[in-house]
Amino acid sequence: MRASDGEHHLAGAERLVAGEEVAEVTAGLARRALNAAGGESVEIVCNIEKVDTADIHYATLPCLHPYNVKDYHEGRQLAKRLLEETGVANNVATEALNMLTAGPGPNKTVMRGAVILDVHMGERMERNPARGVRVTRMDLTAECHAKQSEVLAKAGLKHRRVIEALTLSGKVLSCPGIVAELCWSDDPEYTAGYVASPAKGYRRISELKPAGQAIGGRIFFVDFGNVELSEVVNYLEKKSVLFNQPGRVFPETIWSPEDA
Ligand code: WAQ
Ligand code: MG
Repeated sequence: MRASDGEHHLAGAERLVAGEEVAEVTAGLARRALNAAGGESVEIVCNIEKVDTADIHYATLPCLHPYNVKDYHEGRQLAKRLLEETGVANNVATEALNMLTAGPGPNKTVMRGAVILDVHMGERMERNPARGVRVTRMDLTAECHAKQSEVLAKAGLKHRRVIEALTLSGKVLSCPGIVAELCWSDDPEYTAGYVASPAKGYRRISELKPAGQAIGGRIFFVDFGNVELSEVVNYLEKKSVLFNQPGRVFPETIWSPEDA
């Protein structure tokens, strides 16, 4: 589902469910879009596609490491360090952070999907810079959702955005060629974000932007050494990934720039 006011993206969500759940889930997504619009006029697109159950890849959600920082300045310093640790060059990491700060879409707008960045060249690869690449066809089994929600709640991470971002990122990290992901929300009131990577999992950063800022986005860093762009895009848009095992949630790390 994606909803807009005709001009700006308002909400989006992806599900992967059994046939008998489609009607109810679709109604829920429509309700969610209407809520996001808060009574204003809204355009809702719900696209329902058939998936071959034999093609579903079952997977485990990434582990989550919460990092607590004092403010978004420190959060961005941490994000930069974590990106560099995964093999993103210093200048590419800086450029990526600047891109999300400015607004990665045309004329400094929010994109509907994600930027694909060549991790070595620092070049943007997505064909349509307003749309980007949208990750779809991923979800959690009901049991996995219940278990993951419980572990997250114990860590004080009850917001729906956390489990949804963890799911999206879980699919991204399972994609061939992916080195890292950087994300923060475009919701002006939601200031947390993350850096994720296949080896280190989902590293959540409590502050990555100032409150009131409606610019956000996602950047997928890809090593194109052994993979083609079309393969990456096809995987992200078309491969069905269903998480049936929750990821571990680690205790919070209080981080400051003096820390090694
Ligand atoms: N595929 C690719 N990119 C997407 C998708 C998707 N399915 N959905 C959203 N995006 C991009 C798009 O550019 C949005 O502007 C941007 O991501 C942010 O989307 O506390 O809520 O839904 O651990 O605002 C991360 C922290 C929250 C969660 C992310 O993103 C936590 C969030 P939002
Ligand atoms: Mg949003």
